[in-house]
This record gives sequence, C-alpha cells and structure tokens, in this order.
Amino acid sequence: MNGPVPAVAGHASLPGDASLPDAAPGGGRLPEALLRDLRAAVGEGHLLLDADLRASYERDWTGRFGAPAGCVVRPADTAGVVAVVQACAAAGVPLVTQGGNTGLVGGGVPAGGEVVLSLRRLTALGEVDRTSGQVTAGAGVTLAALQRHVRAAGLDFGVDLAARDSATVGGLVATNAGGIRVLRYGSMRAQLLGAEAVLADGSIVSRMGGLLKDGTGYDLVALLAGSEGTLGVLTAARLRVVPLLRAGCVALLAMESTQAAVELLPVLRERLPHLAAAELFYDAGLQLVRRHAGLPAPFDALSPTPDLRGDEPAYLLLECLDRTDPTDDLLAVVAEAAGLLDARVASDVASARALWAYREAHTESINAEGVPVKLDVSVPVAELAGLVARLPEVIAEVAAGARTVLFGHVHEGNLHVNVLDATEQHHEVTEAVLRAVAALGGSISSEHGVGRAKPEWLHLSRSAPEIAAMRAVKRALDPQGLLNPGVLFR
Ligand code: 2HG
Ligand code: ZN
Repeated sequence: MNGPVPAVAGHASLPGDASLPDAAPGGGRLPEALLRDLRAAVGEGHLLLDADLRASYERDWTGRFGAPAGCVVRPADTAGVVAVVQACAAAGVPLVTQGGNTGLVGGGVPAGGEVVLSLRRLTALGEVDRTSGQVTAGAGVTLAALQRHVRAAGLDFGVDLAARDSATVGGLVATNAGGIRVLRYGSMRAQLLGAEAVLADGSIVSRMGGLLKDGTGYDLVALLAGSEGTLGVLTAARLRVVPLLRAGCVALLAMESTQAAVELLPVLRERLPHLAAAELFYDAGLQLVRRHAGLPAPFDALSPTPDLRGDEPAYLLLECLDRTDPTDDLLAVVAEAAGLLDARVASDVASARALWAYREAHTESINAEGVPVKLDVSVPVAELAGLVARLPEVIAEVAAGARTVLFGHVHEGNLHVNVLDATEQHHEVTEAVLRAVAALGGSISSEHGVGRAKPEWLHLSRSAPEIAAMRAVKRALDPQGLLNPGVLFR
C-alpha cells in the first residue's frame, strides 16, 4: 500500500510475466445480456465501457500488473453488488473486486476481460458506538475517512499506513493489511469484529452484531480477512476502535547496523509501553526519498563507532503515543541505546511529520525511478539482520546491476524488498528472494497479499495439506471460480 494514486495507465506488462495474458478486448466482447443486467444493477453512468473511463481501474499502482477489463461496474450498495455477482454468475464471466486500487501484488486488477467490481461508492459510515467501542464502515470508505470519522468522536482506528488517502476498508480486510501500528494493535484481522459479504451465488452473509464472544462454529468473518476477494465480496465491516492518544513523539535513530536495531526491540518493549511504531530503512531508500521529495539530510555525516559490525547503518523511526507526553521516556531510552550513531527527536506535530516523511515517501520515491519488483516478506525477527545482509548477494546473482531498496516494519521482521532495474529478471529475483526468506522460516507475503504476483511460491509458506484445505474452501464457496481467479492460487 502506498501514497496517492497517480495516473499509471499505459505501462507495458513485464516481459515473460505468465500472470499477464495477452490483452483481452474491452467491453465489446461481453455478452449483450450481461451488459444489460449490469446496467440495470448499477445504472447507466456506473457501467464503464470506454477504454478511457476504464483505464485507471485496469492498471495497478506500481504499473506492473493489469490488463483490459471487460468493463468496470460501480454499484451503489449491497443490493447492487448482489445483482452484479448474480449477473456475472449467470453469464459465467469472472469478477475482480477492487477498492482504492492501492494493492501491490496485482490482486485487484484484471488479468484480461473480467468485470471489475469497484466498491468505491460503498462509503456509508455508521455512528461510532462508544458503548461497544465499534463502528460500521462500508467497503469503499478510505482509511483516512474512517480515521477522521472515528477521531471526531474522540477515538481512533488501530490500523494506519501510508496509503491512507486511497486504500479502502474492503481492500484492507481483503489483504489483512498491517502497516505501522501492528506492534500496538495487530493487523486488520484483529480490528474486524463483523462483516457483510456477498458470496459467489449472490447470497449475503451478514455478521455485523459485533459480538466479542461467539463460539458458534467456523469464524467466517476472520476467514474473509486475507482472502483477497477469492471467497466473497466484502461490502461492509464492523470494526474495533481504540483510544485516541493525542500526545506523541517521534525519534529517528541512526543505528550502526540492522542487528543493533533488532537488539533494541526488547528494550523498547520493556521500557516504552506507549511505543506505537518501529520502522526501518537504509541509505539507499533515504537517498531516493531525499531526491524525489526534496528533503534535507536528516543527520550530519555519521561517524561509525569503532566496533561497527561490518553492516551499513540502519535508520530506525520510533513513535510513542500516549495521553501524556511520552518524550522523556523516549529520550531516556535513546540516551542509553547501544549501537546508536546519531538521533533526532521531535515532539511537535510538524517536526514529527517531517521525520515520518523520510519513511513514508519510500514507495512513491521508488516508483518515480521505474517499475520495481516488489516483495513483501517477513522472517522471525532474530533472522532479520541475516536476511538484510544476504539479500544484496542473493539478488546480484540473478540480476547484476539491479538496485535494491529495503525498508519495513522491524517489530514484525517485515521487510519490503524493492528491486529496481530488474524487470527482465523479475521471476528470478522473486524466486531467489522468496527462497532465501523461506530458508529462514519466513513468510513470502507479510501484509500485501499473494495476489497475482506470488501464487507460484505459495508452497514456500504453506504446506501441501494447508494449500489443499484452502483450495477446498475456495471450491466450496466459489465452485465456478468466479471471484478473482488467478489470485492467491495458480
Ligand atoms: C509500506 O510499508 C507499504 O509503506 C508499502 O507496505 C511497501 O512499497 C512498498 O514496498
Ligand atoms: Zn508496509
């Protein structure tokens, strides 16, 4: 997930990408009867057939994935979604569900000829229920709109990420999005207390009561989180809210190595109960961000400590949030931090934002350089420094001359591996990186989903019986293979 969605239509498919079949024709090829039913379901103005109107729905944010859709439909409500799903089921035409189109693994854009079901008009927001600490949000509500709504009631939402202005509730649930607050509140699945979803046969599953204890069998709501639109179309979510913590401070630490940053984690856990984010990046990303966002150097030239363990410096961005100013506690930890080369601490909103910009501008700055091969992985945190040290060699072996930019969420051992100048070798790079991750007991997809980018490597993270069980669930709920075919499974 990333920043504001720029116009990216017109990028060519990556050479040799088996997930992108030759461009299928647009709306002209869909059966007339289907178009008639879709028009009736969404209204004339929300059935998009012209190539120009479809374009922004057909290509993903990175420019790497996408193909012409049969058409795009934009229903206004759950009844409209039901009518769309039923029409597609009757015609046997597959659907791709899309939210804010900020996905990074091709899971929300067509592979050629599907109906794109955009949920952006499902923007209803219920009143914040202070008694239960819950709120209901339509699938098309953006994260920023949800945050504004909940904060106006003196509360907050537990997930936050850089793409907040465009990413929608439906997409956040579909990918089980993580972001920058996972160490405090968990991923999207942990916020999800109920859901309304339209299944592939047009039936509606609605569990919006928000019961915190409910032992009546399978947890269908939890199953939808991370299902990437393959099991049903999520139309609304019942979400947990958290206290609004207005007093905050941010520190940007230059650590002598990744290992030094990792070794600080137990100290942070024990001494900073108000820690809300711990983010990691390196010089390669910092230089790109400075160039594209025009930011000054955060530190004067760093003078490495004599016992520098051979690694490059790692930048660690920490944020504490509380009811009372947590700056003194953070300063005390920073003052004693082992392996610290330099530090900046910000307690006012403007300087805190300025420090966050170094981290949050990574995705945009990388994209400004070209189409990256993006891999979102996690390893047990004790293995993180080892992975960071190995990756340059692993990547250079299959893509000499590629530029690798690493950043991520250190607490979860979650690394975003962005490889530029490697579009020709994207398959080899993916294979090499994901194998290195799997060898360390890691996950091939931490928070962006599997999408169309990684089904081939699912077996590196999931056993054969697990994949068979997942496929059985998919077949049971979507026997026609109507919903997001090619996403998650090959
Ligand atoms: C982030 O942490 C997002 O900023 C995007 O997950 C990561 O662009 C990326 O690779
Ligand atoms: Zn991330």
